Amino acid sequence: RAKQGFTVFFTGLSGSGKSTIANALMVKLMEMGGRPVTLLDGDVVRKHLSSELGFSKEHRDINIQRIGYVASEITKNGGIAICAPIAPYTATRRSVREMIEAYGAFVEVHVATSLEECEARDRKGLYKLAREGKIKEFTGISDPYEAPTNAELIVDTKDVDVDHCAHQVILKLESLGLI
Ligand code: GGZ
Repeated sequence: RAKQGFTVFFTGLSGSGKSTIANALMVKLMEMGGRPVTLLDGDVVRKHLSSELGFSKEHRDINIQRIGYVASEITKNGGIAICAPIAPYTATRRSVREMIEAYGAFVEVHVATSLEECEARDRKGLYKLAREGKIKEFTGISDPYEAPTNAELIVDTKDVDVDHCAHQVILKLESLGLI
């Protein structure tokens, strides 16, 4: 029998390493062959699916519900969806989990790289702008991030490189019998 579809849902602060780990995971899963793999990255989704949305709680929730819906369709059809938004609200993540678990597995991965570390890196200069008040409602600075308490896996990119974090996800998927 063909294996069920599933969604790997990364959540974490801006600059925590979600996109980079998600990309490395996608490459590993594609190399294994079998099921199609679709990456729904935060930036790309906001460009193509949620271009009219801002960063209020309401708009973030709509954005996450859209990602969840697309991931649930992929999961329903036996594919692999990898999502990598900030997804700062516990209740919204729970609702996406329920939507996807109707069709397959939902594997939540908390990229728990600390605010201190993300801000010290400040790869895109957004934390500086947020501190200066030039970006409003910035997650971790002037907007909330509700850390998950029920994630299937927690990774941190402070001391562990991206490839190893992606490997930890692979091991988790194997232990869950999904790959
Ligand atoms: C958080 C913001 C904001 C505000 C712009 N707060 O590091 P990035 O740049 O590439 O990733 C962040 C991205 C977050 O979009 P998401 O769709 O993942 O957010 S959510 O899940 O909450 O809907 C950041 C950029 O957009 N960005 N303004 N105010 N991140």
